[in-house]
Amino acid sequence: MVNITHQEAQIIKGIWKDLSKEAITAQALERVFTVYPWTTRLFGSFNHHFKATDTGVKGHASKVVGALETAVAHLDGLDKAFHDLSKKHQTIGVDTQNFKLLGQTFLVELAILLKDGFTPEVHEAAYKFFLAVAGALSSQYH
Ligand code: HEG
Repeated sequence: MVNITHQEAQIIKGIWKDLSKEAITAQALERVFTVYPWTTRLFGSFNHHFKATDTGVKGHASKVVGALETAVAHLDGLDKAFHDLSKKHQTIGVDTQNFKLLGQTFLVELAILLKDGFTPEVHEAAYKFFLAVAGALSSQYH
C-alpha cells in the first residue's frame, strides 16, 4: 500500500488541475505502445494505429482520464475506488505489469512537459501516484 502524504496529494492535485489531460494521456499511451509493443495485445480493434492522434488511442485516453480523475479525488481510498475497474481489467485479461509500464511512460511525458517544474518532489509525488494507481488496478486480481 502506497502512503501518499498530504503534501504529495497537494502536488498531485495541482499538476492534474492544469494538465491537458486527454492529450498527455494519449501521448503516454502512444509511448507505452511504442516502447513495449506487447501492451497492444488487447487493442486489436485499433487496427495497428497506435499514435496519440489516432481515434482508438484518443478514445481509450478519454476512459483512462475519467478513471484518473476519480483517482485524484480518492487518493486516500484508491483500492476501494478502483474495486470494479480492477475486476474489469482482470476479466479483460490485462497483465498487471502493464499498469506500471503506463505509469513510467506517463512520468516521461510529465518530465518533458514540465521541464524545470519536474522537480524531485514532483517526480516523487507523481511516481507514488502511478504506483498507487497500478496497485489499486491490480487489487482484485487473484
Ligand atoms: Mg484500462 C478499459 C482505465 C491502464 C487495457 N481501462 C478501461 C476502462 C477504463 C480503464 C476506465 C473502461 C472500463 C469499462 O469499459 O468499464 N486503464 C485504465 C486506467 C489505467 C489503465 C486508469 C492506468 C492508469 N488499461 C491500462 C493498460 C492497459 C489497459 C496499461 C493495457 C496495456 N483497459 C485496457 C483494455 C480495456 C480497458 C484492453 C478494454 C477495452 C476498452 O475499453 O477500450
